Amino acid sequence: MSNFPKQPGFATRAIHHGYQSQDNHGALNPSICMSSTFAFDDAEQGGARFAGEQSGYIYSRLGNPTNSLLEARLAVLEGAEAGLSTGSGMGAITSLLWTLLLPGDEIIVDKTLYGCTFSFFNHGLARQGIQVRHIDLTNPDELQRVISSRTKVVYFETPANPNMRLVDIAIVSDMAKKAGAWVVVDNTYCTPYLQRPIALGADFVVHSATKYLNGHGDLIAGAVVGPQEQIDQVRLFGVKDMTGSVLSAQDAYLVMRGLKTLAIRMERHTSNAQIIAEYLLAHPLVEIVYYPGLESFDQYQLASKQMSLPGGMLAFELLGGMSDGIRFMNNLQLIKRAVSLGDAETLAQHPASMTHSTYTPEQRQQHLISDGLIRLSAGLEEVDDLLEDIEQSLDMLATHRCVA
Ligand code: 4LM
Repeated sequence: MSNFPKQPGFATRAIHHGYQSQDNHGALNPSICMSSTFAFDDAEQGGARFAGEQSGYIYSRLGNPTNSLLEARLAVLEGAEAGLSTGSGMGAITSLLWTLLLPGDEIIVDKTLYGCTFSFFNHGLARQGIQVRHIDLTNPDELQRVISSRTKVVYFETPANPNMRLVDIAIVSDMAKKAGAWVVVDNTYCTPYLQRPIALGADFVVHSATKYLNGHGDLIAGAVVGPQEQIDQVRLFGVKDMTGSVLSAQDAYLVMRGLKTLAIRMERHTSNAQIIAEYLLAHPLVEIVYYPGLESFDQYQLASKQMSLPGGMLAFELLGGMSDGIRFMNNLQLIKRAVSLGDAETLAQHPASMTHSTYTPEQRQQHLISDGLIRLSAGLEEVDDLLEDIEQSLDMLATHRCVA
C-alpha cells in the first residue's frame, strides 16, 4: 500500500497490504507466480543467495512471490514481524515445533487440543524425547506450579477445539515470558479479526488457513507468524528440511482472495452463531451450550476481555446425550455433516467420533472432551434457514422420544 491512509484499518490491510497495482501493469489482483525455481543472473548470484548473503528467490520450497505477499499480509494482520505460509495447519504447527524444540526440552500444552495436534504431540514430539506436559491452562496457577527453566514452549488454542475453553493469553504469556519460554497460540478459531495474541504477549501464532482465513472450503493451508529471526529458521529448517510443508502459489492466491472478505465474513459468522447459540440455550432438549457470546458461558468475562467478537464456533450437548446428538446430526437437512470449520456452509460434527477420535475414550475424559458434544461451525447462510433446520431436527428428536 502507498503511504495513504496513514493507519489503514483491518479490512483495508487485508485487501491492499503489500501490493501496488501501478507496479503490476495496473492489475487489481496480484499474479500467481507459477514457478518452482528461479534463474540466477550468474553463478555468483546463486551462490550468494544460497549463502544468505543476498536476498532473492531460489526455489519455491523456500519462498515464492505470491506466498511472500500472503505472508506479509498475515503478519501485518496479526501484528507480527514476519509470516510463513505452509501446506496445511498441521504443517505450520509441526514446522514451528520441530524448529523450536530439541530432545530433552519440555513443552507445556493445554488439556484440550484439536485431535491431530494432540496426536502430533503424543506420537511425534513425545517419541523424540521431548517431554509433553498437558495441564489445565484455563487455571494459570497450574502453569505457575509446573513451569521451569526446562520449559521451552507453552502452547494452546483459545477457544479450544472442540469444547470452547478459553485461556487468558495475557496472563499465560506473562508467566511464560518470566520463565524464558516461547508462547504459541493457535488462533484458527478467531482469526486476527477477533483476537490478536501477539499484542497480548504471545510470541507465535499458528493458523489452519484452511478455515476462516480462506473461508471457502476449497483448499488446505496453514501459516505461522512471529519474530523475524525465528520465522527465518522455521522457513530454513522446519519447512525446507524437516516437513517440506509448502503452500502452492495458487492456493496462496486463493487464501488472499479469502482474506479480502474476512472482516465481513467474521461479522456474519458471529451474528449467526450468536442467534443459534441463544436459540439452543432456550430449547428444552438442550442441556448446555458453549459459546463465548452467552452470558451463561462460564468464561464470558475473559471472552469479552480478549476477543473483540465471540466468533462463529459453538458446541452443545443434548439432554439425550450422545445418541440424541447423533440423531440430531442425522436429521439435519441444510446443515452439512462435515468436519472442518469457517466455511460459508454451516457444518456440524461429532468430535468424539470424528475430529477428536485420535484421543482414546479415557484420554477424551481426561482432556474434557465429552462424548455427547456436537460442534457447529456457523456459516454465512440466512440465519432463519439455519434455525428452521435446527428446529426441525430437534422436533424429530422430540417425536422419537414420545414414540420410544
Ligand atoms: C477440524 N481442524 O477441527 P489443517 N488447528 C486447529 C484446527 O481446528 C485444525 C488444525 C489446526 C479440523 C480439521 C478437520 C485449531 C483442523 C489443522 O487441517 O492441517 O489445515 O489444520 O474440523
